[in-house]
Amino acid sequence: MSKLNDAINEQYNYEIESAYIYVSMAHYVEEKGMSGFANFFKKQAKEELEHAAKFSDYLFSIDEKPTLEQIPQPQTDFGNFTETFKAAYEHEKEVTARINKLYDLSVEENDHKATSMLQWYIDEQVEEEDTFRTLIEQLERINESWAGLYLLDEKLGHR
Ligand code: OFO
Repeated sequence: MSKLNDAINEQYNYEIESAYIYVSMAHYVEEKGMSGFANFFKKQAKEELEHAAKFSDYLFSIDEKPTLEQIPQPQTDFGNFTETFKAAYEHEKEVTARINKLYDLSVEENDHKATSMLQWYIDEQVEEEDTFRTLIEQLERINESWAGLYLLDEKLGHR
């Protein structure tokens, strides 16, 4: 595999790791009785698996076989609810940085098909970060009050 395709394979694994982290966050909030928040994180985990599948589909389409790597055990305690969503936001920022690096590498290597494929992820990360930033803004206003938390939990149950 080329350096770029290796890096794409690494990101394929990181998207699966992202799903794993969000499932852990879902468990964490579910255990605290917030089924709407748990629903949100479970859906987020599903989206991550879709992101992963796009990378493996791409690798197969250029006749490269993706490789699965070992996934580290995710954190199991994320602090209060605001901190949990902040941890998710920080994770998304890390994903964005990795996607940007991949994009730059594809440009450096003049790999136009990879650049075109990665454009989708660049756009997707804008959405991902915006989702979490908006939720954190709401959570900061709620300031961990149960009335506000239950209203937001109800809303995220219908995501
Ligand atoms: Fe795959 O974007 Fe979130 O992590």
